[in-house]
Amino acid sequence: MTTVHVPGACPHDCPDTCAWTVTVTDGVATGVHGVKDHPITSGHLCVKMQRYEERTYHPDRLLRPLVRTGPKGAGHFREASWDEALGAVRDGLTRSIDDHGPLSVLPYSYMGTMGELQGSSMDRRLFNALGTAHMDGTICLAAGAWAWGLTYPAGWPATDIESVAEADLVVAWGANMVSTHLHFWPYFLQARKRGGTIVCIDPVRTKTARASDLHLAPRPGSDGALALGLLHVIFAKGWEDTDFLTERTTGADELRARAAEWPVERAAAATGLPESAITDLATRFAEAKASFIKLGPGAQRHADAGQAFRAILCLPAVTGAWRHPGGGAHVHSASTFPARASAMERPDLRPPDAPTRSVNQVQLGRALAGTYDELGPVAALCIANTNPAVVCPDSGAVLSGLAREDLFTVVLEQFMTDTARYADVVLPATTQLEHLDVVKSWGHRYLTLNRPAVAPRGESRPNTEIYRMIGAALGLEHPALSDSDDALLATYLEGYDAETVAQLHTRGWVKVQPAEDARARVMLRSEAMGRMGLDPLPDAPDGPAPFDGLPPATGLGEPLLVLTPKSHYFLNSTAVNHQRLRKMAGEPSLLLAPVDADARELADGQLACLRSEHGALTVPVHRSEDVLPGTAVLVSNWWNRDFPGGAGANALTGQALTDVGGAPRFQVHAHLSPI
Ligand SMILES: Nc1nc2c(c(=O)[nH]1)N[C@H]1C(S)=C(S)[C@@H](COP(=O)(O)OP(=O)(O)OC[C@H]3O[C@@H](n4cnc5c(=O)[nH]c(N)nc54)[C@H](O)[C@@H]3O)O[C@H]1N2
Ligand SMILES: Nc1nc2c(c(=O)[nH]1)N[C@H]1C(S)=C(S)[C@@H](COP(=O)(O)OP(=O)(O)OC[C@H]3O[C@@H](n4cnc5c(=O)[nH]c(N)nc54)[C@H](O)[C@@H]3O)O[C@H]1N2
Ligand SMILES: [Mo]
Repeated sequence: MTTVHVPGACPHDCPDTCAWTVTVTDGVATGVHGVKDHPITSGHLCVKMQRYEERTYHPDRLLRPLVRTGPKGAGHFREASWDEALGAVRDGLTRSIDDHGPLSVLPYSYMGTMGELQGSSMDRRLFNALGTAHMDGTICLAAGAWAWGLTYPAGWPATDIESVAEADLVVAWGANMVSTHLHFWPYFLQARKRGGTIVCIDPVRTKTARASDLHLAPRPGSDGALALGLLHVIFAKGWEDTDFLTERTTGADELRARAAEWPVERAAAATGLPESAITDLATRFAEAKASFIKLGPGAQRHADAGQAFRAILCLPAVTGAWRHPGGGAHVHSASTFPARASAMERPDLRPPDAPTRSVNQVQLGRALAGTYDELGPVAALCIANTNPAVVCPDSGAVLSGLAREDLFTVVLEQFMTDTARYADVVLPATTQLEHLDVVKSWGHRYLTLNRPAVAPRGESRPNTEIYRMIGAALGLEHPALSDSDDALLATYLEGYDAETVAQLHTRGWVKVQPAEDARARVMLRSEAMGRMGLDPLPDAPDGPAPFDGLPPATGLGEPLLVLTPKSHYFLNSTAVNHQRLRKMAGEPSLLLAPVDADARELADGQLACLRSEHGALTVPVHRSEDVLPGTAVLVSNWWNRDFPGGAGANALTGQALTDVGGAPRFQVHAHLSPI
């Protein structure tokens, strides 16, 4: 018996990007453990991934290529050889290109794996060489990331999460840290231990809210008004850091004038919070030296998300929190790492003068229906690393698009997801234990190596290998399309200095320092916003969005604002098929304030119908004091097939976009009625 320990990285779309060690006995992975001396992972993995080997050895793993034998979406397939499956992909893509041009082919890939190799390398090279359309990845934190970039210039990195222990006021603003940023929470606790205060700003009393010292529950979508109210108090009391504003910002006087328009009464009316809560929080921000704000992707699910984030992001500049270790704000840390896209994805492989087409990921429904742009419906779809049938807004539109008989769809997957069921060809992909990769983080500053621990199961192949095979089947001969995974890794690491690369190889992980520019200035007024036709100063709506477009009420009471936050037990729609986690998670259900349940005469556990302007679903309701009256919480991302009627959360959501970043508005109004 031989046992070895192989260094790896959790590949999933989570800010924590853990370093793990895989125990392998006689070629079989028997356990996955968080690396003890990795500062962030600190020896423990989350409940979702602590038995990652269950995913690799899951009985439902796809182990052979499949070709469709029944109607689209029915899930009827037969096994095929790789040769046959690749031939079908070659024919499907060639037909689409011959009949409608290369821009009719849409590669559709997101962060199912965040690895530099398996996430975005050989796939982009292949599609660049073919001159296909390009998917614009907006589904997660694009609004917040844009708001950051419109406020903080290049050279101004987000606060290092490891320094947050030194902060004296730590704020989880629309971030459910205990569930979604688990490995950052200890820094919040350390800050508290040193005398700091933890504040949670969330319309829902989440695990994080319960564990915080102070919980404010503003109306969803009203964070901009709250931040402007806070700024009002700070400026009115003269608590701003004048030196910092003069030296490190532009537009301070204009922001002061804007904040003057937001007296506490106005902010209270817009947020539904008591005036005293706003004044109290403003005082805490002013009294703290190093206040730190973690802004979660979950708070940007509405029309005005960009402006709301800009307003929040002005706070640490106005109070001068950035001066102090641990102070500042954090949306994401992706800019820590050197940009390697051109070397990895090779846009230079595109045919010279080839036209381009960019398709917003969250408007897949329109792209499939032919209403996205002037270029007609997408004719061939190549999906990897994502499950749009579940996670993409307006799933009714997505599913009717995927059901089109004239659409060719190939899906690279580990499991028969709701999306893979609609494929013409399904190609079996490896899991993180079976392939090489290197993973950066969007939360902290470490780069982590993932060596393959075991051989691929069955006939599964790494995404990179599958794209090399598709390229060869299409007769493409450019040498960049046959680079091995080792070569791709070497190319990625050319962006780092020799010492960093050596540390990565010997220890499995390494900290990267972002570039900093001491002359950079915070843009309290954003000229770029102005050029986009938007208000260059942060602003906010005075009240909840109107119920435009909702069908007439079918039940009792006013429409509810439905939120779809993350599950503690699943990673987006990944791991929803793991029995261990399903048992802990229970079943899809709608959490409702008791007053709203009573108004609709709904008993606990009763099935109800939720209907928005876009679609409807059936779900049992549960009364909960954790939810504000007028809102309802549908924890995501259960698969569509897990709901009683087969329609999941995104049956309710639409394809409208946020003010900046082209991101989805998952917050949606819906009528709720008993069945
Ligand atoms: N366990 C687990 N962890 C995850 C994930 C997962 O699926 N499961 N997904 C990963 C991914 S991809 C992401 S993007 C992150 C997301 O990380 P988070 O942003 O922390 O996750 P969410 O649950 O989407 O949203 C956080 C909170 O925002 C609140 N919220 C909703 N609307 C508003 C609003 O208008 N204002 C305010 N202030 N709060 C609001 C919700 O009630 C929710 O509690 O988590 C990552 N980590
Ligand atoms: N209603 C609502 N919808 C949401 C959200 C919400 O808050 N509300 N959140 C949104 C957010 S923040 C995000 S980030 C998206 C996430 O949505 P997605 O990016 O689609 O993430 P997952 O649902 O985890 O699906 C990832 C898929 O990739 C597959 N996969 C993993 N590794 C590999 C690999 O190496 N190769 C291949 N070929 N496949 C692999 C997994 O099996 C899984 O099926 O969902 C969004 N959808
Ligand atoms: Mo996300």
